[in-house]
Amino acid sequence: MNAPVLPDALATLLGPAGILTDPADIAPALSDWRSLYQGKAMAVLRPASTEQVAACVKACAAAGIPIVPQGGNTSMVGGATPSEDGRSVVLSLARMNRIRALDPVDMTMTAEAGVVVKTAQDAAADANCLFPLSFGGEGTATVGGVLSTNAGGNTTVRYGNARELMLGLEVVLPDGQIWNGLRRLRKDNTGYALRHLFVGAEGTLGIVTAATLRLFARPRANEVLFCSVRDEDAALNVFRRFREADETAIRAFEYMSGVGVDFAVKHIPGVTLPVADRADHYILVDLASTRADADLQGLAEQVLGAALEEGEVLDAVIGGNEAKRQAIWRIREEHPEAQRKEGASVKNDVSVPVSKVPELIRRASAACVALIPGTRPVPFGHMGDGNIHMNLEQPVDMDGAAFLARSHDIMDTVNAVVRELDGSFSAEHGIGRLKTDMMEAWRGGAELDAMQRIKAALDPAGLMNPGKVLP
Ligand code: 2HG
Ligand code: ZN
Repeated sequence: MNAPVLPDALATLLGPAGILTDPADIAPALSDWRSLYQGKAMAVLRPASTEQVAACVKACAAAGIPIVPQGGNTSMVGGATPSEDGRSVVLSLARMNRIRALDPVDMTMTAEAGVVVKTAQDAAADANCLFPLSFGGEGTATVGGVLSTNAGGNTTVRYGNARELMLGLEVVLPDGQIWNGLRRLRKDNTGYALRHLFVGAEGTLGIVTAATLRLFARPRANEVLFCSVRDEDAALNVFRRFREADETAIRAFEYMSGVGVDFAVKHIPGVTLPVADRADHYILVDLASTRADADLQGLAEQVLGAALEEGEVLDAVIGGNEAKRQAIWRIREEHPEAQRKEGASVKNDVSVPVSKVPELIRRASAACVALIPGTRPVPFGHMGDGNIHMNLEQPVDMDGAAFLARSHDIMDTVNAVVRELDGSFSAEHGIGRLKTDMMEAWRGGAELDAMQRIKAALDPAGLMNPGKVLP
């Protein structure tokens, strides 16, 4: 097969700032954050408007060039990395970074795909509102990326995933048509909810160029607690206690293992253990209220008092001020970086019904240690919504590469437990390239068949982010 040729029209259309071909300039777009993949591409296209995206898509479609859309390039599953054959282009949305509108009465924001999540949060805060999506990569990840992957993060328990924060989309379809679906209605029952098809599609059905996002009232009171707890069941029971006391106050409920917290303290400058004694299990509880006079400290003391008495909570610290709240959050947010510094690790972004989280952690940890003696389980994450990062760190005395060579065995071992607990093999990071070969086993039959027919109908030439999501 002849290699496709980059159409001259693209250089004319995009100008020098809009097309990169120098190997040094395009290098950052060719690998992923975790360095799992190293791709090649003819060019990085950097359109500055929806019309330019559409023109790029049309020109590439005519030339038979596959397109890999890319936002902040923070995918954990290689979702934005081009293949190794060098036949595709990366289409970066970075220059589409305008907030087109923000309405504090409708509580909506219309943002272009390249707007960084943190920028969207800040713009909402300036208008006295909240854009609640929040996670470690928020300073780099973009609106188009988080919608295309249906990102979750820390606040799903209260506000939902990216999907639930989206009212409308603007999408360039694989044939270059622009679909303007930027409606900002809470009620809009008009046939198939097309917008939801593109959320989680990871750019395989078209390119999200802008979105209308939901905003919320800004919390005026906030408190963050860090507790050591007896075991996984105790952690879950403290979650239930808070839910019963005041469900609306829970903004995040995170679990951390003793090993993960040890790594954060060991590797991240400035991170210290807030409680007196080391434990095997910890939780972080973020409480927030839109009422300035909400007594969150009182709520925390009431719940913790009962949990301490029952021996569920061993020790607890209540943040008390913004600096301490941030210091507590850092212990949790630095988990991925601390794990990276400790050595080779295998990630398992999985979910189970919330009631089964303790069983997941225990059974998957034991199964992985039985598989590779000495492997160190580092489960952490979003206990309140059932999404645990069931990660494994290499044994101390094992070569990192040898450990990574067992990645698929480890993932299969964790997934076998997840399946028995009615969970999902991908909770919030998506499928990307890493998990396409799991789709048949988990979604095969009518579900995968329908997905493949939708893909074939919208993108018959298969040029939109090929090799991602579908096997
Ligand atoms: C988080 O919750 C991210 O910090 C990353 O989803 C999880 O590194 C991971 O496995
Ligand atoms: Zn996460």
